[in-house]
Amino acid sequence: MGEVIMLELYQFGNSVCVQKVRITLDEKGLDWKGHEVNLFTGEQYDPKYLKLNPKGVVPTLVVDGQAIIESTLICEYLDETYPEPSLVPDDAVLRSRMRLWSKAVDEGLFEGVMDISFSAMFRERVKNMTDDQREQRFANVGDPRRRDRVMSTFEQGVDSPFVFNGIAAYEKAFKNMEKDLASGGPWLLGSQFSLADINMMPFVNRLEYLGLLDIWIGKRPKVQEWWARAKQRPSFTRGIIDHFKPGEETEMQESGVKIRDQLAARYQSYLEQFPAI
Ligand SMILES: N[C@@H](CCC(=O)N[C@@H](CS)C(=O)NCC(=O)O)C(=O)O
Repeated sequence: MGEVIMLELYQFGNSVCVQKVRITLDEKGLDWKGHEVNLFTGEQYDPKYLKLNPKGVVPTLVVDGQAIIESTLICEYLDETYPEPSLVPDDAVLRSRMRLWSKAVDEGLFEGVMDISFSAMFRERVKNMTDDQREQRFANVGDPRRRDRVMSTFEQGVDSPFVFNGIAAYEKAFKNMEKDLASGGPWLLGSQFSLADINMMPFVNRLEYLGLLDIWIGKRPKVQEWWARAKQRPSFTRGIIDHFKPGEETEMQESGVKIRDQLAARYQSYLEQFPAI
């Protein structure tokens, strides 16, 4: 009998990067053990956790005592180590296209989803904190850029330039999705469901829960079909939905409605300012 390797995932329920990894684990049919790192109480800065993940973020996958960080790299590690069913194309050109989707996440979508979510939801949570709690939260954001984003979205909400950048990143991604799906499909790289699709699922899902998704995809039928298809996969339910904490779904839905008109207006303004891209 082969040796059983324990996969341990350091995670936080509603984190988009963790959702990518949980979907991949589920698609591969792997067993894993979860450890909660509470990002709201600063557990990501615990010295013991920083030894595993010096960036102070989730996810971290620990395999036989070795830590693997960065959600995209974790998903690729899982595919290389557990090749069936394959989530990475054999063809090198398609593999480069797959990685364009993870680059899109690193080049704007990730910050975008965080900044839009913050302006809608976490801003309210931070407003409800005591002055001491708030000061501690802002002192504890890991690096200067992250601090600037958190401060800006807290102070300016949807008017923050970081939210505008997020709107742009989503627009570029959805435009490319519609184009790729129109010339192929049913998945982003064609017939094979891959890490490209898994990459995008949590980012699309967050906008849907905030009630904002149609702002971008209302007139993009191919993206709508792709999304309906993606949500039917059991890994979507088991990787995302099953991990919401009580009240989280309602919080997303209620807070998204409050910023919707303002966000839609900024979206229009983006389209007017940057019609070509
Ligand atoms: N590029 C990293 C980003 C990881 C990341 O920033 N994760 C967020 C949650 S989605 C986090 O842990 N944030 C910690 C914080 O806000 O302090 C990855 O894909 O793993």
